[in-house]
Formats: sequence, structure tokens, C-alpha cells
Amino acid sequence: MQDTTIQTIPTIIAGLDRQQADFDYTMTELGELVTAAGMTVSSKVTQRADHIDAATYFGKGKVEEMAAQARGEDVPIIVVNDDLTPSQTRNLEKITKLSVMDRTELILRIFSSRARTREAKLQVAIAREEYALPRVHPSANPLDQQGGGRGASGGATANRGAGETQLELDKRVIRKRITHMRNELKEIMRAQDTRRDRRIHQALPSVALVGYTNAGKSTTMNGMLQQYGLTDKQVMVKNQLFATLDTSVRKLQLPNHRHFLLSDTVGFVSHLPHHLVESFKATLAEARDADLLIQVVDFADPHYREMMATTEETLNAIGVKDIPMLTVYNKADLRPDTHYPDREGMTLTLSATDPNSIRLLGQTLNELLYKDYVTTDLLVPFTKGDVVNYLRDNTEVKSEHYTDDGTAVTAVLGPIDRGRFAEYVQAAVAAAK
Ligand SMILES: Nc1nc2c(ncn2[C@@H]2O[C@H](COP(=O)(O)OP(=O)(O)OP(=O)(O)O)[C@@H](O)[C@H]2O)c(=O)[nH]1
Ligand SMILES: [Mg+2]
Repeated sequence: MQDTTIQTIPTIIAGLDRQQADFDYTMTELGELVTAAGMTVSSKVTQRADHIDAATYFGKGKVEEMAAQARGEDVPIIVVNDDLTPSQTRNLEKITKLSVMDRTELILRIFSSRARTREAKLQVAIAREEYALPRVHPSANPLDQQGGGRGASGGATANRGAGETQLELDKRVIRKRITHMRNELKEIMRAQDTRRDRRIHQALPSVALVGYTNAGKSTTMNGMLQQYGLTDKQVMVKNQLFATLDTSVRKLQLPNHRHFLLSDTVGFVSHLPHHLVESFKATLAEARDADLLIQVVDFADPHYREMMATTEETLNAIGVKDIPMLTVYNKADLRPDTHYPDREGMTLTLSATDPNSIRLLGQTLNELLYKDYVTTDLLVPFTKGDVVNYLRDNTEVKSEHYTDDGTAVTAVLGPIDRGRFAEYVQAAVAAAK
């Protein structure tokens, strides 16, 4: 199987309408996923049914109809709006004589073609191998098709079907590859964890951008970097699904010297394949450890409510809970008669490309992240120059002067720093008496 995107191959997208509330939305989304994979939608086929046919997913008549339609439109691939069992895929391919791709395989292909870093590539490759494992089939190898009593060419397994032996061998090879890749990924993650630990140690508040793919998370990150960034390291923005697959973390500085970390990460889509969610859990660790989440919503998309529900579900699946969330209704510029930027409690309506909007977001973060911050006096011994440096770099220092006992600093501190520097706070209290 090639990993590259298939260029402009026409497809038929097909779905079983079992009266799911989100059926139309997932069909629209499937069409967009097909485009994101570099293919085109030639036509759409749906079947109303109460149940799934165990052997062929769709009813037999519908399968014949689809095959005929595909022949008529010269379409080589049918993309199904659901996960198929390995045997359903095989049966459908046999009857239609076409390639059949399920939703998971489609998403895996898009992720494969987008992955850039070693980490993302490994995560996608693991998910693909996991997906492939139950689908390895003796008939996939033409040499095995004779099957039956013929021994393997070496003759060592004369009593078993050559097909079966080859199948076990293939599966063992895949499992080995998965283990190998998991180990490599663990190594990479360990290095990142160390980096993250160091950041947590610095006690900087962290904020994670989350949300449906293409909502404008990376654009928001770039807007914030432009106004508050310490570097101009922008992230990639593209009008396509899953432009971002890797997590980027940047240190930002709000007015008053207040630093925090902002992370941008992979976007979500409905029914994100289980294997992908599993393997991307590590990438999404930034969201799990965040002090605050910013859910970016494409307010200009008529399906934005479903997209928000999808985001909530995915966050639950990766184990994110009890983290306060700011909801950002983005792309307000594309909605007629929408007043922006605007804030109501934990909800903002804005446009990530508009500087005034970004300023409102910055002010909101300043308030939310620093509400427990208080002006605190500290007395730091001269031997602890690193503490004074830390306070200068990471907090708002109101005043600083030397005394006989050390440096007297008045700074605005959060609960973590107050705990960390408790002895210097007490020293200041004692000195004042
Ligand atoms: N008009 C308008 N377009 C926007 C706005 N914000 C983002 N976009 C566009 O929306 C598209 C997607 O933006 P991204 O920032 O890449 O979205 P994302 O959420 O990071 O998407 P993924 O990384 O694919 O999950 C790009 O074409 C942006 O230029 C906005 O406020 N107004
Ligand atoms: Mg992005």
C-alpha cells in the first residue's frame, strides 16, 4: 500500500442511513475527507435500512446498484461512511470488483500523507499497522491462493496450508514492526516529557488550543504569536483538514511580564479512528495537562454545533476532564450581522485574523490565568541570585531594592510561585516586624 495521496481519483461515497441524528453531517464530512485525501466525489449513494448486513454491510441489491453506477461513471473506488469488518470489505470488493475503503482507512491515509515529523509518522504508522493486522488475508498474496495441502516451498510445514503459514508469518512481521515503532516512539516521548517536566517546573500556566479540524486553531496561535510572541516562529495554516498533526508549544508574554505557554495540536473529526486516538494520546498530552483549554469553533460552518459535540467526545476519549474551557466562536467575519470581537463570560466571538480580536483573547487569558495572582513581598538572600532573576523574567516586579539581609522584591505571584518561594515571603514578613 502506498502512503502518498491518490491524486484526483473519482470515488462514490456510500452511507447506510439508519436514522442516526448526525447522518447527513457525517456524509458531508466524508465528502470533505475524500477531497482532503486528494480524491474527488463523483456521486453519493445512500441506503435506508434498520440493520447492517453482516456479510456485505449494505443490502445485496444496493451493492449491485453501486457496482453498476461505478461502472457507468468509471469510478474505481467506493468509500463507505463507517468502519467495515475485514470480511465486509473483502466481500464488497469481490462482488463489485472495485476497491472499497472504509472511513478509518480514509482518515489513516490523510494522516499518513500529512505526517511530517518522526513522531507523527510513527504514530500514524502504528495506527495503520494496527488497522492492517486483522485484514491480512492469505488471498492477498497470489502465491498463497492455491492454499490447501501444498507445503511451503521449504517443505517444513507440509501438513499445514501454505496460506495459513504465510498468514501467521505476515502477522508476526507486522506485530514485530509495531513493537519496534512503539519503542522508538516511547524514546521520543520520554525526551519530550523531560522537556514538559522542566516547563511545569517553571510553573508557567499552560493553555491548549483544541477543536475540530480547520476551525482556525493554528491561525489563532499565529495571531497570538504576532501580538505576544517571544519569537516569530509561526505555525502552518492551511485551508484543509488535518493541516496540523504535531503539537507546537510556544512561550508567550502578556503585558505585565506574565508568561504562559500556548500549544496548538491536531484537530478532531467525528468518529476519529480508535487506533489513531490511541496513538495520538501522547501528542495530545499537552491538552490533558493544560490549565485552560481554548476550544476554537468554526462559527461560519452550518454544522458548528455538531463539530463542538465531536470535540467534546474526543476530549473525553483522550481523558481530558475538569479543565476550564474558553469557547472561541471564530471566523465571525464570515457571518453577516455578527458583532465581534465580543465576550460573554467564558465565550468569545471573534476572528483569528483580526488584531482587535486577538487583543480581546489576550485580555481574557490575562484575567483567567492570573485571577489568583497577588502582589507579594519577598526577601531573597544575596546567595539566591537565580531566584531574583526568575522573578524578573517571569513575574511582574513592582519594586526591587537591596537591604542588609538580601534583595527585597515586590512582585505579582501566582499560587505556585507563592508556594515555591514561601520561605522568602516569610522572611519579608519577619523583616517587616
Ligand atoms: N475568514 C476567516 N478565515 C479564517 C479565520 N481563521 C482561520 N481561517 C482560515 O481557516 C482555514 C483553517 O485555518 P487553520 O488555522 O489552519 O485551522 P486549524 O484549526 O489549525 O486546522 P487543522 O490544523 O487542519 O486542524 C485557513 O484557510 C485559515 O486562513 C477567520 O477568523 N476568518
Ligand atoms: Mg492547525
